[in-house]
Amino acid sequence: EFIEDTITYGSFPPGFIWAAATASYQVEGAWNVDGRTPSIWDTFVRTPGTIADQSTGDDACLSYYLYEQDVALLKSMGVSHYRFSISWSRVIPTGVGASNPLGIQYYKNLIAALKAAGIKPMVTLYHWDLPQVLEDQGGWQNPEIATWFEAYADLCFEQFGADVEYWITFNEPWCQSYLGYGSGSKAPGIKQSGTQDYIATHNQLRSHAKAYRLYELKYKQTQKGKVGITLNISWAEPEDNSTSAAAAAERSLQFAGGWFANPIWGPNGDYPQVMIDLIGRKSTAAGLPQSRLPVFTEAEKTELKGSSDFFGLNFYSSEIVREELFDDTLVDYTTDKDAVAYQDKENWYGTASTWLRITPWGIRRMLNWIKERYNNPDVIITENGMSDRSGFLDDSMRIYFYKYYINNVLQAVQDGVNVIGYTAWSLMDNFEWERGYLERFGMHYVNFTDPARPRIPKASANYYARLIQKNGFGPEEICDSANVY
Ligand code: PNW
Repeated sequence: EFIEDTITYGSFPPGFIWAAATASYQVEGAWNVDGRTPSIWDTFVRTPGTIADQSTGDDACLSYYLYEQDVALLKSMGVSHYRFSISWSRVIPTGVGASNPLGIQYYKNLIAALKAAGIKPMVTLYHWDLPQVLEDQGGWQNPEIATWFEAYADLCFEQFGADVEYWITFNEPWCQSYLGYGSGSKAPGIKQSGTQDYIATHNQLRSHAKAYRLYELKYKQTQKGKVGITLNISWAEPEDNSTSAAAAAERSLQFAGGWFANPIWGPNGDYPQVMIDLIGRKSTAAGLPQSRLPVFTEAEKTELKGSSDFFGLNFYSSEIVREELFDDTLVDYTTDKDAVAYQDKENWYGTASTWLRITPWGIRRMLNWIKERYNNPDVIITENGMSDRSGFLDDSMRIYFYKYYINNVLQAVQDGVNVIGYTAWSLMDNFEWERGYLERFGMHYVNFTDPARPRIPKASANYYARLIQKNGFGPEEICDSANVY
């Protein structure tokens, strides 16, 4: 379906957050240095057949050593915030128990360097790198993990909280649950969709709520920060104007986003009714004694409801959805929703990532969906960006991407959506999970064969810097890239 990319003029609200993001395993390197123990990603990258180019994040961008360079790049872009994540196994090498002063010192140094540059930290507690020692005890399958996570969060709030304005408990729990325990394309590589992915989400949500309530009780009054969660949702566009396609698209959004958002922003602290109904019915059909979708206690629902000060959204792409009624006895998250999704390869430009096609209009529709379903919460776009293979410094396609996506964010603001911030993924090229170094998302080029890992700005970094400076779009925003080189 062809949907035109349009540009509107206007400014973002004063004080709008402009950020760039990375994640610990994707940039830090130093995987076995200063007491850090392996995470599930260190194990996964050493499992044959998992990573497209057989690479690892052992060194990645070497940000453990070169963080001052990263801060300099951020400063030259003029961002207000830097979104990075903490490696759990660096700060608590045994997962639960004693903290590691050297690991803690790294993040203190990074935060101090940011402060000196006038940049505020936006910190993710969990960006997929669970200590392996905890996975050995069941990881996100073990309900005990909520107390382990709470203790880890407590340490981070205590050690870093004085300087952190925004905390994100979980980055994309959908990816951890479905890709980690369902399809198995990400660590820990378990393929038990329809059961383990639901349990992984259940325990991440329980963990999130505990961390949120802990902060509320113990730190909020003094540290005055905000705690939220980041969800990744692709926009689901109905295939045609049939009622079945509209319902299928909505189910798709509920299974991807509502799965996490409804317990937090919904009316009753629980999963979306459509998931409870469908998975319950299919579990019965398969002869199971109870639903494959776990059940929250009343106390857990109370703890979950309202447990986020902002809605973190990672947005990349869109899909076209239609109804497809699958056999009720199948055990699989992807068939539970009775819908199928695909992308329009004729009309939507591709990127180096198969799942990512350029749909700027999708972010505006996605933001309006969040506004309507969840009573217009504050939204921070915590990731948005695109990949290429070349790493060319003249990355005009990436400029196109940012220009039109960010302009659609502006259009959503004009629609009345409470978007309070925007974050580009990524500050620099980095270890792109199971795709290794084949897909580059950076606004800065990183040469991974040079031991010094030099970072070089791409044209998109200059474009983003100029956009931040203007805090919006004006008539000078012509369709011509000459003004950015
Ligand atoms: C996000 N999908 O992952 C992650 O938060 C980043 O660490 C990652 O580097 C970035 O996006 C680019 O991949 C996603 O299949 C992975 O829709 C997969 C999807 C979305 C986001």
